[in-house]
Amino acid sequence: MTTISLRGIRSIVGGLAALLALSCGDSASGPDGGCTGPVESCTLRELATSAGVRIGAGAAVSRLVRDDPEYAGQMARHFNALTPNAELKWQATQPERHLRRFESADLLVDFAAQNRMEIRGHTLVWAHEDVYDVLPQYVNDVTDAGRLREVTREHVNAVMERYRGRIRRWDVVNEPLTIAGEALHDNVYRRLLGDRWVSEVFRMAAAADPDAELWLNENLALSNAAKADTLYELVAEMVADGVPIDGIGFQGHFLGGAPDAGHVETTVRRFADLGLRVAITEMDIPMPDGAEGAERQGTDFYETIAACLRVSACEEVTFWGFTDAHTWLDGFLGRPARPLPLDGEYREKPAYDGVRQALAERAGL
Ligand code: 9MR
Repeated sequence: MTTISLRGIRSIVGGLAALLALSCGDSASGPDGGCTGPVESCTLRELATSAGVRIGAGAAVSRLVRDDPEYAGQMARHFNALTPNAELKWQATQPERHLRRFESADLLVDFAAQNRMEIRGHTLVWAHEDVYDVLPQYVNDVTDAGRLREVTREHVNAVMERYRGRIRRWDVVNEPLTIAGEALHDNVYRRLLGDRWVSEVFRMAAAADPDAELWLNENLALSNAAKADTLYELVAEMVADGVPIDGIGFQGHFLGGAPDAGHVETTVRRFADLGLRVAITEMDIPMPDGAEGAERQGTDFYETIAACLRVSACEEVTFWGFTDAHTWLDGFLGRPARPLPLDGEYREKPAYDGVRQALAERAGL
């Protein structure tokens, strides 16, 4: 019987995706070039290349990349960056102490390399206990500070060392604040290590891979001014204390419609003025009902992204998904949300045109 190795399967998948990326393009340049034709004929990837920024497909699912050549090919055609959905989270990479699982994450990391896409390492520590099971039970069960530091250092070292040089930017801590954003979220880290726990984890990450960019990723700050203030206080204190932090990721799940563009630009500028890089890391806006819904969504995508990209420190926009065929919001809202730039059949929506226009402006086209 002929057998084929996992590595062999991965390289076939990557090769097919690259081939599809090349063959289904009637766009105005090769997959790694900038936009050379009329803006309307260029992909987001080409425009982002021209602008020198990253445009990312988030919530990338390894199973779909492996089994669905259209999903894989379209992702590589339209985007120059990806963020894994759950493959790099602690629960996935080490569900039990000393039980390490990297197959799914490896598949995405290899796919990104084969298609010359940047990858955002999402995420080293996400310590919510009440939303999803993202932190393994053995970590939630820890009752003393020394032990918590030990298991965290083990995890951070294992993951960052495995992908050193291949994943160059990490969401070190995800969502440290409460949903309303008035304070740090209550969790095992805050209880055992105190309010400086976020800084401690950043220092561990810097020790594990001194060359990696270290980011903090938080939700709702672009649509909630009070939360933006709390986040600013936390991060400004980290910067003042000399904590190794390079960037702030604003998630951008705009379930109630687009945020105020003025607030987006002011907030991005404020964090940039601390010397930080900035990204929108998980953007989606459900499509409003009615005949004008698609156009409204297009305008919302344009205004939000253009506001970020007007600040030079804003160097990435990643969506949480990229096609309406696969979005967490369908389950979360209990209805088809259609919150992404490509429709369920990979056709470009007005939302895609909105992103295109914002990227073209940043590129000076
Ligand atoms: O969309 C993701 C969902 O499929 C996973 O089950 C879940 C837990 O791993 O994470 C979701 O993604 C979240 C992201 O990692 C952080 N910000 C909020 C996202 C939506 O809940």
